Formats: sequence, structure tokens, C-alpha cells
Amino acid sequence: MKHRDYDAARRSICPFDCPDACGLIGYVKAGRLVAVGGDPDHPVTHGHICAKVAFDDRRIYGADRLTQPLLRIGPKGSGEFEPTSWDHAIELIAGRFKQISADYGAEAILPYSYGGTMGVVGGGSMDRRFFHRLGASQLLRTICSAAGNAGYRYSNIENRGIDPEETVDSRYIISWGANLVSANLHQMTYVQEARRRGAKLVVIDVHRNKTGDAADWFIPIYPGTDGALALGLMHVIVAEGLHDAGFVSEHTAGFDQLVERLRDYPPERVAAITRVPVEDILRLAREYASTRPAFIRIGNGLQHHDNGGMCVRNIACLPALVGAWREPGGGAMKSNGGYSELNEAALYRTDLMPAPTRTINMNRLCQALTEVHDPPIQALFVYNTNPAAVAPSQARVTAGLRREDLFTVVHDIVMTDTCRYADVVLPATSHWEHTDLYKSYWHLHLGLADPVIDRVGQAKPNIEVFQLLAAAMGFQEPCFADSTDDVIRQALDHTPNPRLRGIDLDRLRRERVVRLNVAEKYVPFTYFYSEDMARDGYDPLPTYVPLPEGDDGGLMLITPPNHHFLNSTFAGLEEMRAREKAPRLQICAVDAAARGIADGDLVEVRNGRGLCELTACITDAVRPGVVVSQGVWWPKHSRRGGNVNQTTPDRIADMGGGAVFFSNQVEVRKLSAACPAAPNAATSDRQQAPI
Ligand SMILES: Nc1nc2c(c(=O)[nH]1)N[C@H]1C(S)=C(S)[C@@H](COP(=O)(O)OP(=O)(O)OC[C@H]3O[C@@H](n4cnc5c(=O)[nH]c(N)nc54)[C@H](O)[C@@H]3O)O[C@H]1N2
Ligand SMILES: Nc1nc2c(c(=O)[nH]1)N[C@H]1C(S)=C(S)[C@@H](COP(=O)(O)OP(=O)(O)OC[C@H]3O[C@@H](n4cnc5c(=O)[nH]c(N)nc54)[C@H](O)[C@@H]3O)O[C@H]1N2
Ligand SMILES: [Mo]
Repeated sequence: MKHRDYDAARRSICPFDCPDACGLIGYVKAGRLVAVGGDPDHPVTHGHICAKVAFDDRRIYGADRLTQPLLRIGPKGSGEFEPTSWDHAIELIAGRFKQISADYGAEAILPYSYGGTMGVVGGGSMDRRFFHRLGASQLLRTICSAAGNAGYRYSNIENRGIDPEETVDSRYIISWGANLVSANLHQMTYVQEARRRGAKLVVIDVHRNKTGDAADWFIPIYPGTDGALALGLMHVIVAEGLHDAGFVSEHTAGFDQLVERLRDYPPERVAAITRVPVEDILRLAREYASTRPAFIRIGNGLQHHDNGGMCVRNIACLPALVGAWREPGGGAMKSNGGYSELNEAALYRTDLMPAPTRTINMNRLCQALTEVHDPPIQALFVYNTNPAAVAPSQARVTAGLRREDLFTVVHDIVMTDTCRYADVVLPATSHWEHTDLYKSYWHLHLGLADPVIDRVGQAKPNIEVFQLLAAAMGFQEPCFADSTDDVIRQALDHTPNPRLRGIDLDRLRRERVVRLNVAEKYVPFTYFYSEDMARDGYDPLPTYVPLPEGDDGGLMLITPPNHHFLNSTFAGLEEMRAREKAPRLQICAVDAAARGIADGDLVEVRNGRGLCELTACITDAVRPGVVVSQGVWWPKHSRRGGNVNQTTPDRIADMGGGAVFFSNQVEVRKLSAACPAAPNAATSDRQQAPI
């Protein structure tokens, strides 16, 4: 057995930005992690973990692991650093922050973070307090799910949906723009149990991913047209009298106006927009409305478009129209983050801001760093994210990170591409090395994880870094002395959320995983007509807005996550890269032939924003007009030092300030037949070149 040689097995929680928030076991020998397994006692994840996290010991002790603070000695991007002490690094950062604040105002300093750790303390607490007290620019954290969550809320008010544990009882399951097998493994486990009990799985996607392969019915759709499909389904349901009139009258507003609107979306028109045949639209509408309980898992993929908010808003109307919320196993889910809402006022302390400060949308990092701003961004502090790999319009992001006059600090666990542009690199502890509280945006349990292993090198958790910086800046407020346990207690002390009642740190330490107080099924009130949308300047009824790119004969490039990386995390591990082979471009035979491309050819993917080089993979899993490249590869492992985000737009979606990664039209051309394997880390470090 893999885990035999250890002297302790300790429970932990997976910290990554993934819905599942699995229970983990760390197997430890002499203070070091020797193996990772699943926690069989976790009530939802039951000891099963993904292939990535099972390799986490390689990430923790791998060649990329940061163990001491570093100062840049070579040109930005070169990766040339020398070690320094924490004292000196903190003094240097505080000195520069003071100088920049004096010269330009503290708004010239931009914190930049996302979901590297979903821990409540590490994800957003002392850091927020620090930057608020400093008066830095505020970051709008919108790169992931902002558009869809805003759209869902316009329909259903809260960021809540079905409890996934109910979904074993679902009999009709639509995975809509979601890749459950790769990105929400345990939802797939519930789906498989439901199927054993007779359920049907329908997958609606722009390509047949692993979940589409497992479906009873795969429905391919043209990117960015899901809003129209939802309208077409509602049209058929209402026209054929399949809606639940009783539920509609009690739990919805605006049915009459909706019916009026649906006249504009007969199946023939919807088929022309979505490229889903009329007979499939009819069949899907009839099956969905007549099979109970029906559950729609709304993924993140379909909302990474300019119209992503409205797409989700429309889909979120469907369960109310057919009364799906009535039974256990019926309803929809986009995000369940609303169940575990914590005391954000205490965590973030916006009251510490000396004056109101400007906000900067993280999807526009390239603009923030390269265009005229008043005051200009003079310092960037990156943690919990890897923008050189994951942010859109990478060529401009990189140009910004190369600015000699930009003072950049990066706090990370490993030497990412972003670190390579830093003036100061700070080593971070992983979740195995610090305490944190974890919530899930899918299941309804909180988890507490204490350190499992000794800290690696001189790594420090986020909370300690911002405490050191606060002290160096002379911030005296008592909240900067709060310990991790203090912060967790403050987060849980939140009477407006009744689901937290009876849950405190002591209980979490005893039980490790605790279910929120949710006894009754959540049944939202659904706004077919939304006054809030009218007020905010939107069409108050579900509508379809075409994308600004695509549909004119070009290829739409969709770049969703792959199976073995977690955003850019784990892409640093050779074992995971080997499983994903190389950065590939899935293209159908017709589009490949039109460009003289054969399977395995090296191709250039380009548009006005940038270019990258990928290996062509001819497949019937994508339809004509759409090409797919899965996974955020590290730029330094990519040909020409750039990944798919070279091409992605930095536009902002219709709602919530969301990202539009997938509304991305490209040209593809063959470069050469002999496609060398992706360069490995050792050689590409020296090969990196700007495009
Ligand atoms: N293995 C793995 N798991 C992960 C992640 C990871 O990187 N790797 N990332 C985590 C994070 S941060 C997130 S946000 C989630 C994301 O996971 P999901 O919510 O599943 O979303 P995506 O994988 O981005 O996209 C899902 C599918 O949407 C499809 N899609 C794209 N455009 C459209 C469209 O216009 N219409 C329709 N119907 N489908 C479309 C894509 O082709 C893709 O197959 O996964 C989390 N879990
Ligand atoms: N083309 C394309 N681009 C995408 C996407 C896509 O589908 N296609 N998906 C988008 C989405 S949905 C998301 S959510 C973003 C995600 O993008 P990111 O939020 O950047 O996620 P990761 O790439 O996993 O990077 C997280 C970083 O945080 C570090 N980290 C982890 N824990 C800690 C900690 O405790 N402290 C500190 N200081 N650092 C830590 C990790 O080592 C890692 O380098 O990417 C987006 N970019
Ligand atoms: Mo995400």
C-alpha cells in the first residue's frame, strides 16, 4: 500500500478553487508529507480525491517550491534572483509603499489576488485589512464566476441553489456548460448514483469533454448562444402547456410579460442561432418539463462570454417555469456560496480605509499596468493568483509586468511565471502547513484544517506576511494583531446567517467537518420580469444578445480547464504535464482540411491580441467553427513563452464585471508537420522570449 510508511495520518481539507472542497488525509513522516489520500469520513467526498491532489507531495517539495525570500538581480522575467532575509524583504516593501504613497498616493498600489487558497483566513482577511488601511486601490475579483453569479441572482435573488446531496434523487440532469468529471468530481458521483436509480444525464456544451463522453445525450451548441436555447425551451414549454401553473403563480413574478417575450423565440429561430436542430429543442423541452425531479447544473464555462450574465439569468428561469424546485432533487445550481456567507465586515474591515478608493477590475490588469491611470499603478502585490498565466490578453499583461518603474511583489508557494517578473518574491506556506477554515461553493459543509507537516523552508502564511507589513508600516489598529484563530472566530460570528448557528471554532476543531444548519429545501422566488434589471439598465426580461466576436466564418477558441491542472496550479508538475501531453488544439476534420492541417501538426493560433503555438488534434469532439484548447499551461512551458491567454480578450461581460475568456475568435494556420514535444521546464527557462 502506498501509504504504509508513515508515522501519522492527519485530516485536512483541499484548499483549491474547485467546488468540491474535499476531505484529505496527509500521511506524514518526520514532519514531511509522504502521501496524500482522501478522508473517508468526509460526508460528501467520502475518501475519493482527484488525480491532481493525490500528487500534492510532489508540489510541496518539488523543484519549483519557494523556500526563502528572493530579490531580483536580473532583468524582469529572467528569473534571476538572490536570497534575502524576511526582515530585509519586509523593510524594502514597506519602504517602497511609503515612498509611492508619498509621491503618488496609496491608490498607486494595487493588490492582486484570487482563489489560490479558498481558506477564509488566507483567501481574504489580514490582506484586505492591510490594503484597506493603506488606502490602496481596491481589486474587483471577477475573473471566475462574476457574470453568471450576477445573472443567477437577477432571476433567483440569492447565490444559492439545490443541495447537491439531494441530486441522487434527480431523474433528469442537465450539465449545462459544466465539466463535472474534471471540475466537480463528486457531483458526477451523485449523478452516477442518480443514473443507477434511473436518471438521464444530458450535457450541453460547445465540445464533447469527459462529461459529454459520459452523457446519455450530448447536445453540441454554438458558443455564447445558451441564452437563446433557454428562451427556445421556455417557448416550447409554454406553447405546449407543460409549465407548472401553480408553482408559477406562487413563486414567480412576470409570467405574462415572459410569455410575450417568448413569442420572439420559436424553435426555428433558436435552432438557427444555437445550431441545435429544431427536433432536439422540442425533445429537450418536453423531456425536461415532464421528467421529475429535474436538476440543472449551471457551469462556469457558458458564462465566460460577453453575454454570460444574461445566459445564466435565462437558464435560471427554467426550474421555476416547470416547478422543478418542488421536489428533492429538483432545481438548479450555479454556486452555493450564499449558504456559507461569513462576517465579511469583520474579515475585510473596509472601515479602515482612510477615504473611498478607486476600484480596478482584475480582468483588466493589462490596461491597469499599461494605460494611463491617475494615479498610475506603481506597485503591484500579487498573492493567491498567477496572472502571467491566467489573466486575459497576456501579451499586454506581460508588457505591464516588464515595466521597470513598476515595483512588483509576488507571494506564492512555487516559482510561477508571475514570480519571475517580481522585484521581491516571498515564499508562502501551503494548506498542509497552516491553519484555515474552508467553505465550499457547492456542498454545504465547513471544514477546519490545522497544520499537517512542518513548514517548508522559511515559508509564511498570508496572514503573517500582512501582519509583518502592517507592523512595518506602523499600523496600530488591534485587528492587525489577531491570530488565525481570532480571525476564524470573527468570521463565524455572523448572526444574519442563521445557517452558522451553533458552529464555532471549538466545535470545528473537534469535528473537523460540520454541516451548515440547512434543514429545509431552498425554494427561490423567481423573477421572470426583474425590476432590479430594469433599474440597472438591463432588459428586464430574458433576452438573447449575440457575441461581438464569432459567427462570421472564423473559429471560436474555447480554452476551458483540463483534467490534470487546477487553473495553472499543478501545471508545474511534470507528472501532470505528461498526462496532458502538450498544449493542444482540438479541431474538427472539416476545419483542419480547409487549412491543410493534419493530426499532430504544429499550428499557430492568432488574432489581433496575440498568438500561441499548439499541437493540432483532429477530433469529432468539436464542431465546425469551434476549436478548443484545454488547460492553462505555464507560459514558460509553452512554445514562444506564451499560452492561450495571449489571444483572450480583456473585455468585461454584461454583468458583474465578469471575464469573457471564451468569446475569442482566432485564425489558425499550419506551421510545420513535425511537432516537437512541449519543451520541458529545464530548457524553456532559457528559451523564454516575448512575442
Ligand atoms: N480539473 C480541474 N478542475 C477545476 C478547475 C481546473 O482548472 N481543473 N478549475 C476550477 C475553477 S476555478 C472553475 S471556475 C471550475 C470551472 O469548471 P466548469 O464550471 O465545469 O467550467 P469550465 O470547465 O470552464 O467550462 C465547462 C464547459 O463549458 C463549455 N463552454 C464554453 N463555452 C460555452 C458556451 O458558450 N456554451 C456552453 N453550453 N458551454 C460552453 C466548455 O467547453 C467546457 O467544456 O472548475 C474548477 N475545477
Ligand atoms: N484561458 C483561460 N484562462 C482562465 C480560465 C480559463 O478557463 N481559460 N479560467 C479562469 C478562472 S475561472 C479562474 S478562477 C482563474 C484562476 O486563476 P488563479 O487564481 O491564478 O489560479 P491558479 O492558476 O491556480 O493560481 C493560484 C496561485 O496561488 C498560489 N497559492 C496557493 N495557495 C496560496 C497561499 O496560501 N498563499 C499564497 N500567497 N499563494 C498561494 C498558487 O501556488 C498559484 O500559483 O483563471 C482564469 N483564467
Ligand atoms: Mo474559476
